[in-house]
Amino acid sequence: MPANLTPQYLKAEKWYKSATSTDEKILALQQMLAVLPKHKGTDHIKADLRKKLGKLKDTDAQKKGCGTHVDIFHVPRSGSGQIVLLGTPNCGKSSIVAALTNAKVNVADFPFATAAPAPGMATFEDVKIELVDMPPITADYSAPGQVGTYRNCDIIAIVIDLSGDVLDQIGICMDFLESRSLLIDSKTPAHDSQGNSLGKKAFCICTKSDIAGPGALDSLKELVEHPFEFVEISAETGEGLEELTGTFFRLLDIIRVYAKPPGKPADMTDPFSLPAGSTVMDLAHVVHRQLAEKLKFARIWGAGVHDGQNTQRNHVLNDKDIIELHFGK
Ligand SMILES: Nc1nc2c(ncn2[C@@H]2O[C@H](COP(=O)(O)OP(=O)(O)OP(=O)(O)O)[C@@H](O)[C@H]2O)c(=O)[nH]1
Ligand SMILES: [Mg+2]
Repeated sequence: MPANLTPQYLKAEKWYKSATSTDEKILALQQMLAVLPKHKGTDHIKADLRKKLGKLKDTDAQKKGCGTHVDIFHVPRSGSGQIVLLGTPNCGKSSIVAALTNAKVNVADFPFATAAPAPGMATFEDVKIELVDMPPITADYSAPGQVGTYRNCDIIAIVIDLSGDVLDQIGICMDFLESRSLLIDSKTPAHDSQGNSLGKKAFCICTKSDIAGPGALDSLKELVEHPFEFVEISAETGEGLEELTGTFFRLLDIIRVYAKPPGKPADMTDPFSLPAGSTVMDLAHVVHRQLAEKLKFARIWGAGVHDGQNTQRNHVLNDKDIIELHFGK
């Protein structure tokens, strides 16, 4: 009986073949099993995939149990969210990180100038957002383990050089993301073994606007089927950089909240950041995990409330609210 494999299965198989780390191979095999058509003709494929998966899980457990393995592509998170750049050689990734952060990055007029991830801290108003410079990818090369940085971030920013071949660049980036289930895709959602979605939010930074070819941005928008946002910038002139940090903040979907100690003014320089939709109780957990359950009441200053009014534990917070938390003994 023929196996009649679907495009989703073939996509997952491509991901498996390109995977270089054990973690990534495991994710790809799990996805192949999840989308494998279920009938007699695929029984032998299923058995084979399960066998490979079992072996990989064993070696993974052995590896994790012994020695120290340093993964340069693991970038610990800091700030209110992590945004990782993706793009082809020389497209302008490092220049964006240099323009928005104090990180020492290597900007150069030759390809492959960046060899390892380099994080820097960008700011939107009083919010710190981590921006990670990355080595480039090409149609047939990405550094072993590079996918891991994208797997762990909050948002992937695809960088397109508007003075170059936009068709070629977007093709390479989309292929990299799609073949590893790295894009939010409502048609074929891929999940890890804990049920977490593998898809990430992504958007396009269209750079080098100062030397862009005529109509480059419009042709890029026409080429892309995915509902990305596009932000046009120039790292050279600074055009669009303010809008770009605003886009980081908006896409992270977070709010900032200022905590006020009872009887004292709020510290307006260092907000807590929480996912949009968080409540007073969520804030209490972030401020003081041990005391959170002893929260007696809270007072709030902000949009749509009277200054200093008492509020419930399940009150949903707004961006820029000021909260005074009162804990019992
Ligand atoms: N005119 C102009 N040139 C830019 C702009 N951004 C970057 N460049 C130039 O483009 C070249 C490559 O910039 P990088 O930021 O090093 O590019 P990259 O994507 O980090 O390159 P790799 O690390 O090799 O992947 C440098 O010569 C930059 O000066 C821009 O907005 N306008
Ligand atoms: Mg670079």
